[in-house]
Amino acid sequence: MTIRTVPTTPFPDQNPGTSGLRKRVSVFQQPGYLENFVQAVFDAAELPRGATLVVGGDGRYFNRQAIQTVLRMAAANGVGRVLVGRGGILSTPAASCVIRERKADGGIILSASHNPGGPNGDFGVKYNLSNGGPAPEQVTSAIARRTREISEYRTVDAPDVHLDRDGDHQLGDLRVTVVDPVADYAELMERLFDFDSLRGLFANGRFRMLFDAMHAVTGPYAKEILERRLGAPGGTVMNGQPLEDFGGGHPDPNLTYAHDLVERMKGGSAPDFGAASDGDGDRNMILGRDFFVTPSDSLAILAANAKLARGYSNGLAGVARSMPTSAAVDQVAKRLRVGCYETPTGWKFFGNLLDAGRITLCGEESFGTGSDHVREKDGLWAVLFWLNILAKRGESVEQIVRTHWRDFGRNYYTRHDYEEVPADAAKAVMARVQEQLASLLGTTVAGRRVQSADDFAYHDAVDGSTSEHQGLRIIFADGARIVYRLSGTGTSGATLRVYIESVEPDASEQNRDAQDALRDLIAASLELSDLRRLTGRNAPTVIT
Ligand code: VG1
Ligand code: CO
Repeated sequence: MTIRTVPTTPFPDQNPGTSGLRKRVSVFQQPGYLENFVQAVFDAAELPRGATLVVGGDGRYFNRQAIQTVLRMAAANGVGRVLVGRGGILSTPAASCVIRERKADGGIILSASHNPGGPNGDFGVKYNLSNGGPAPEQVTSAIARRTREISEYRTVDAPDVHLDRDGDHQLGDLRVTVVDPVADYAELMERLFDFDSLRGLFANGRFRMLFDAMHAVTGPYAKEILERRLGAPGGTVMNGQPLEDFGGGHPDPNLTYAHDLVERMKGGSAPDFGAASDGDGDRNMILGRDFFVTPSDSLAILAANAKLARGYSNGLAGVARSMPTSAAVDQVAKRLRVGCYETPTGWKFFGNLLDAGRITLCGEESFGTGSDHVREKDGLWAVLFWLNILAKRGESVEQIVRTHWRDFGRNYYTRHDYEEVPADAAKAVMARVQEQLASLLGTTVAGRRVQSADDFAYHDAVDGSTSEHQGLRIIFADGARIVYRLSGTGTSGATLRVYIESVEPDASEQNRDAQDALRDLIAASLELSDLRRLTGRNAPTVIT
């Protein structure tokens, strides 16, 4: 099979963001666009000759076509073997799992995660290393640099590989093995959690749950694990059929976009437990009957109850959270006397801490929770962890959360997103906050004293690298915080995120609605940033 070298010219906008390169499908469909980026990955990755890669995606529109392109280019770039999920499907955590279990040299995951899909939606490409985790900044910067100087890419002329048939296919010197996308992952889950006690939970018929796969990648995983292996009744998994356009919805498990599930979790006859995952299966939303668990609280509760799960029965080495995530888990770490790290937003920053054995659990306020079992956040894992805790404690979700607040204090928390704001307006808001940081120190805002105000920079304790400009934060003496950040995953205009938190140690004050409890701080965040005037927006697009 002859290798073809195709001349090309750079595209100026191929910078990976918080999690891979994300663009509109129409952008990826331009001749050479995907090819340039994939070639830049191969050029920057410095893989050994004959390397093994894992390839799969979340099943969105353009997934199958992109996989064929990646396979041809892998064949032309000296890759020896590619493991690809059947039908081109691999959830992000399952891809991470397969990379680790099969000792691959890395992986390419095709996904724009929680962004909408379909011909008018988004597509994305992520590159992961041999630890199974997202490429760190040094590697993504090298890829971005390469995209700006690329002049040719390599491919082979070959028919499409049959992705729906398990087993080996030859593409020149490249062996492509189509694997079951669920098997390795489901086995890993069986090792971490006590499936017998989970089966018991469903067997008595009194416990009911709903899992919303949002027509995205977790459908097949949830059906296999929850309905087949754990015996939950058929219909437990809703929207379980992956669709190329996710049924027209945002595959983003939050109170706005997982609306149907939220409705079904209301009222006395609602199920005991509800959960949802996103486009590529790495996010999770946890609900009780009439009760929403914030992702920040969920992380803290998993940490406090970790010993109830088989895979974590020896306790935790440490924990980490992204900077905007509430400090609820910090309280647990203090009690457990384990290390607690604060990283920039994006899973890639947890990789070194996990690899070095400094942390066992980590999470983000954006519905991401995970552990050292893989190197990505993992939606279904979090759901199984919660089920495990519910089975062992025999209490409701709400009881568990309220008891946790009583023991550790409650961190009232909310995130207000302003989506598709003109880039200039979003920058102006950030600049407005930035210019006040120094003078805010020691002043009183919303009745609280400002203890520190800065532009968050992270120093990686493992490799010594520094990442700057990771969000503007105003921290109050009583533990409250306001954080401003620009999203790095959007594909149109800018998304401005405002994160607001306060700490309530007094149990009698822990029953308020978060928007209500945070009213003063929310008002202060708008005033400080002059957000309404600068963006022309009167309300956030999404509140969580
Ligand atoms: C968002 C979240 C971040 C998460 C990232 C990828 O990034 O805030 O916490 O790691 O999405 O998640 P940003 O830059 O838009 O705030 V996923 O599930 O979309 O891969
Ligand atoms: Co995701």
